[in-house]
Amino acid sequence: MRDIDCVVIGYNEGRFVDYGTMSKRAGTFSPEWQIYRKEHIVIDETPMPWMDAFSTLRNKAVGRNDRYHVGEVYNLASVYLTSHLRRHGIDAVAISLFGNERDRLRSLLATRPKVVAITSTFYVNILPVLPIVQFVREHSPESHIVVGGPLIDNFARDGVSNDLQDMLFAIGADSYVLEAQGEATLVSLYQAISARVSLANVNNVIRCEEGNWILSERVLESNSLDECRIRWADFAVDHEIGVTAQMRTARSCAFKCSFCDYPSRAGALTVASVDTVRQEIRELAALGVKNLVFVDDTFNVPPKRFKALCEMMIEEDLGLSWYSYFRCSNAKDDETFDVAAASGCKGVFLGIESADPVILKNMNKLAQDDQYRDGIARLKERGITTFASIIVGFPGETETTVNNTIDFLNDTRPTLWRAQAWWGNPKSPIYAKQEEYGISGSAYKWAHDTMTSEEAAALCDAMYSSVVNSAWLPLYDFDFWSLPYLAGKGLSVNELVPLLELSQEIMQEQQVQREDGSRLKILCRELADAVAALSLDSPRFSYTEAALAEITVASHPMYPSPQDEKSLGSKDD
Ligand code: B12
Ligand code: SF4
Repeated sequence: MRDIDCVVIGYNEGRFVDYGTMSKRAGTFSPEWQIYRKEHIVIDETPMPWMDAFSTLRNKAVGRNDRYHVGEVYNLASVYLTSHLRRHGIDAVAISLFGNERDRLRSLLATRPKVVAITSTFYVNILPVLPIVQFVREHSPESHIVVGGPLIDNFARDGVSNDLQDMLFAIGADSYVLEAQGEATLVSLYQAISARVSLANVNNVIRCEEGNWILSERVLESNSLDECRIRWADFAVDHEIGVTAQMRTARSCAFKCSFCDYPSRAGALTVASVDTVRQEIRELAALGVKNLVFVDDTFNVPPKRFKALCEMMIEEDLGLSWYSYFRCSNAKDDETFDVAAASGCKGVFLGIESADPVILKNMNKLAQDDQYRDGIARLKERGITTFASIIVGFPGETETTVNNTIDFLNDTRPTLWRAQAWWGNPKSPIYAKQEEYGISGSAYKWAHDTMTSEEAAALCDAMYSSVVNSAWLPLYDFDFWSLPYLAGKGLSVNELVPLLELSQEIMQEQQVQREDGSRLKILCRELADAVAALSLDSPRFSYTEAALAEITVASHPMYPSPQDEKSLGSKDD
């Protein structure tokens, strides 16, 4: 293998066991525990996230060791940064899923890359970063390890506090990038390391001097999405992009939902030109991509640009199917829905959040219940899969407002849905109205004038049984973004929905923990038979010993026995 200058590492899923333990520790009635209980299936006494349960059942039927995982869809941040480094003459390679690509990473590290960059898009704590740092240290001690992305941006936004000093030491990297974008900083950092000069003059970098983490000058990046576009053609060698790929055509968002701090972190809405998107999709199609995921937060806003993008895709006629977030309130005419369908739209993520007008107003959603009703109907008429994501317990929420959302879901029948307790983000705009709503606490431990986080968790559980015309979509390593991945493996939504409905019954039954487990056994058998009967393409990953040890621990310390469950005081007892 040639000498690599820089390796960029994408996603590390973390250990499901740890996730379960943390959820359990949060308490019996906590949102964490409620969420965990509704996103795992127990196979051979081991609780697994949905996709691992699916893979395990499939393997039993076909005698293979395959691992289906959404992380097979190339991690976008790693590709983005790699493409940018390559544009600057730096030979970089991207790793998508750390847990399943250790062997590939080991051979890349054997070439002693000068820099190893670790992304942190999906992390809300430092745990998933630790094994990566350890692995890199072990296999290439001389490489400079830099961690950047949302984890660092979230924790260090207000400066390098004492707590943060400890956290940075605990992670154990050589430097950190504090910048919402970071492409330009990473190039400058690489150049400084390569030239063996101090990082003191590289903007946006936290470096350690005499036992102290120090931030260099902060200069916000404003990279053009056209100039920084991914040159997918460069990924024909060294990377297996596969048949499903993600793309970003815009940065940030033009809205200000009061539960979200993303626009304040990401700056003004910036979009790529239609021609840039055209170029990217041509290159992706040439690599064999069939399913595209646009990760933009508001892909159909502004509406004129959305129509232009759809028309471009119709013109290109590359046979691509695509999936994205979609705002019904900004899709007012039939033409929008027609061009979306004609250009290959197969599924949309609808951030409905609530169907109650008061809650929508409190959320500053700028959307009305009738716009959602109308939008879902028009999408369904055109055969587009709809996924409704719901937040329960936002300030102002009561049992009555939740019931309005339940009625809405039962009336509109989106293909898939999921409800989760509100996650109180103290940096989001609603916290400026803390007194008005009587908000105390944050994250998944909060109370306000009309609800507590525990009541919200209980209502989510209740919704699980009362929403009857739509299938529950698990979150952990799954989410809406698994639909295009599974479609790429030959699993259509029509085949997936009955599997999810069965899984929903299984999760419900697991939670009840009856003395006589016969119904659970029957349901599990049905699921196993249904998974065995599918005709599927094989995934890129298989269960390595290391991956197995982390994911499918035989006697899971986390999963409570029926006795445990009683002592936990399950509400379903
Ligand atoms: C696709 C997606 C997923 C998919 C990923 C599938 C896949 N194959 O990659 C899956 C389903 C796995 C997923 C899961 C989760 N996700 Co998600 N996901 C997204 C989504 C839609 C796109 C992410 C993306 O690729 N962005 C585009 C890339 C290019 O941007 P980026 O990652 O920020 O990277 C840029 C910079 O940050 C920077 N950068 C990043 N890392 C580094 C490192 C260095 C060194 C440098 C210099 C720069 C740098 O460079 C990039 C270019 O500018 C985002 C929402 C969104 N629209 O962004 C949510 C999002 C990232 N997810 C989020 C969350 C919370 C989760 C979950 C934790 C869900 C949950 N609530 O439990 C889980 C993860 C845990 C789990 N086990 O499931 C949050 C992140 C919150 C945070 N970190 O502050 C987001 C923002 C959604 C939201 N608004 O809540 N997700
Ligand atoms: S939740 Fe609202 S503010 Fe946040 S990214 Fe989505 S549309 Fe924008």
